[in-house]
Amino acid sequence: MAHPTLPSFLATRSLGTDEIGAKPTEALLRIYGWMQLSRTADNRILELFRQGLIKGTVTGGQGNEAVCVPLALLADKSVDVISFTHRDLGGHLVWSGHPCDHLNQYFANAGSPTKAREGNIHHGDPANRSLPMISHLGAMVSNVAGATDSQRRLGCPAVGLAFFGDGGSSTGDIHETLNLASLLSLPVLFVIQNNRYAYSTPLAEQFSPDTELWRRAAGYGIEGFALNATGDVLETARAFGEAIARVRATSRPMLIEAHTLRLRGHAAYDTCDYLAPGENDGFLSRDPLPKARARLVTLLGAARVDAADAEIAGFLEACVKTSLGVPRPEAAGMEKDVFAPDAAPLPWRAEPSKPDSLNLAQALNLGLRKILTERPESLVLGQDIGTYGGAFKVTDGLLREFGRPRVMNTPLAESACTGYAIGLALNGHRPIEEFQFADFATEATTQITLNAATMHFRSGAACPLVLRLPCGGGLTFGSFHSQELEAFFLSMPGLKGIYPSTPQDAFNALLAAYEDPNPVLIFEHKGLYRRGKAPVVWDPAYRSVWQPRHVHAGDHTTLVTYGEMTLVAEEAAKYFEGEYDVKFDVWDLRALAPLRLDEIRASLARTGRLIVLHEGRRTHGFGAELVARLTEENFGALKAPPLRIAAMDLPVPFAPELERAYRPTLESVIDRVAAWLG
Ligand SMILES: Cc1ncc(C[n+]2csc(CCOP(=O)(O)OP(=O)(O)O)c2C)c(N)n1
Ligand SMILES: [Mg+2]
Repeated sequence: MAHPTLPSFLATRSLGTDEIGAKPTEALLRIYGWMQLSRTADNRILELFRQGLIKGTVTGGQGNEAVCVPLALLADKSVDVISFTHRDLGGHLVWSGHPCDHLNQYFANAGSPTKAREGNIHHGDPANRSLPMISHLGAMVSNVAGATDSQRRLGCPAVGLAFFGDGGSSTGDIHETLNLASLLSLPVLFVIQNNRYAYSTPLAEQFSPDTELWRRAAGYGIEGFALNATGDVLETARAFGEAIARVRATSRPMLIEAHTLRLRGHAAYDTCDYLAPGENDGFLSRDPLPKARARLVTLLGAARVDAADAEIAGFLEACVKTSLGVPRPEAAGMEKDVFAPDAAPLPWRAEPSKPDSLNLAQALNLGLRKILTERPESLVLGQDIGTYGGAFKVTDGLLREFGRPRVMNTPLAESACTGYAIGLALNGHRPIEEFQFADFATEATTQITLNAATMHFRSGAACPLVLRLPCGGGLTFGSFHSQELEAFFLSMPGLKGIYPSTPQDAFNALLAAYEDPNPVLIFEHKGLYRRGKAPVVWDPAYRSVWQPRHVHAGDHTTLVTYGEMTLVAEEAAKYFEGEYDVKFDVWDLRALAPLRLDEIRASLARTGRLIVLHEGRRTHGFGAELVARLTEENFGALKAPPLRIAAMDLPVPFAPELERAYRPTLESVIDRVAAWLG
């Protein structure tokens, strides 16, 4: 069904600061019109929720329209970047799409911008730089920082608009991002929508008395101010317009604390019992919408404003009717959409053409240098990766060769830096992020597993990221510098993972991961970085790292492993061939997600015996999945129970003796296999 035509006074979705002064009546009618449409829609959505036609819950933006509507009107929507919150339906309506598209999102129907995979206001429009929302408060502001920086790197004088509430302002992501934006001098306008409550928690239980959030700007070396967004909306818009212009001109971030309102409690189910008697009446008396209306009546007359309201109400009803007619969503295609589809190989130069003898760290360095040389959209970021060359010297020399901002040291802010990388990726850049140790990637768990990983499924946008994770133990680094996190991360849908065990595979893995349109984790065992050298060369079959590598041929037992344990498995296979005359068919998985097990299944069908070996812990370890997948089809052909060799279910212990007992070693693998062979 065709979408209803917008009322003529809503035909324009932009507003110049100059128009506010020169044509205040027109400006006010436009702002009021969008605010009124937003209010009418929010109220109607609440009714539809109560009728059971909208599921989940709804968090209304009633009272907050004077923040999100003027800002969305004033932004340059051809270049700027924005992330809306759950109070910003008005902003969504202005920014892009037809109101029916946004209603479809609430109805979670087949026309929903998230294909009904997300509910209520958890959507965006990535093609128009409205970044798709996730629930986790604070997490999206770093995405705005990244996408805005991406725009600037591409030569667009963009501004980012990052919204968050008083509640969200307590999250670490907000602090990390404000600091990062100031450090990198990113043109981002941070807007705190202070409505005095986080769910039921009042300001007094969120902050020490007399806290004024905007004053925090000074601590980041940026400008900040407070603004009353419940008064004259033209004044509010003028102040916002000047702030946007200043951020655009100076390319410095700014923090605004907008005092705003939440007129309908936290969400549809909120009974607001925690409010003091009369408190809600106070909110209602400060509502900016009736004030804007009253002023418009004085300028245009009551009849004209009544007519505008009636037109908006009629238009919205027509939209509701249209959206109610859209079919329910189909479950087909969900699994396919977890990942962005494979892209054609990039036109890599066939270099280096002569093999060089390199260790794994040097092979990665060569790969990074190749990518930075040949791919202008690439950049490398991480802690100490600049002059120092990274904790393991993998990025040695890159800063000298490619300079900032393509090789960037980052502050200790894994979450914001990963969110920043996501923003860059959403806008066409391809960041490669080094975590100093894989262990510290837990600081970015939300960004990796819930934001980047789910991006394509819920928004259709590709998020091409390479996350490099120096992992593994055996080096006496203890619990916080030795983790194997592949099972932890890869249990979340939407992430790919490669764990190379040779220098050539590491080089190939970087290229294959880089050109993949999805977030790819590369697990780099620290113990392999300098474990001997091998020839590394341009390999036209570099994408074969997505398949397992056949390491050692045998007919007795199929042995599946990856990472450093590949080397252990090779040694063990030689030992058993020599001492027991038993030949193992050894496979190095290389890609842990997606798993390609066809050749290994065929091997198991031949041998009927399975050993799975990995360094990570046994319980919920990667081997559990491998054994399950490999045996559920070949169960009848098994000649012996599968053997699973893994680390003990312990935090990684420190002392060498303890760590040797904790994780598989050649000796312990031989003992376990010998006992299993009987
Ligand atoms: C990190 C995180 N913790 C908890 C929640 C659950 N939650 C959703 S909204 C909300 C209150 C948010 O308050 P505020 O940031 O002030 O925004 P407001 O709802 O007042 O607009 C909470 C606690 C969440 N979404 N994210
Ligand atoms: Mg709040």
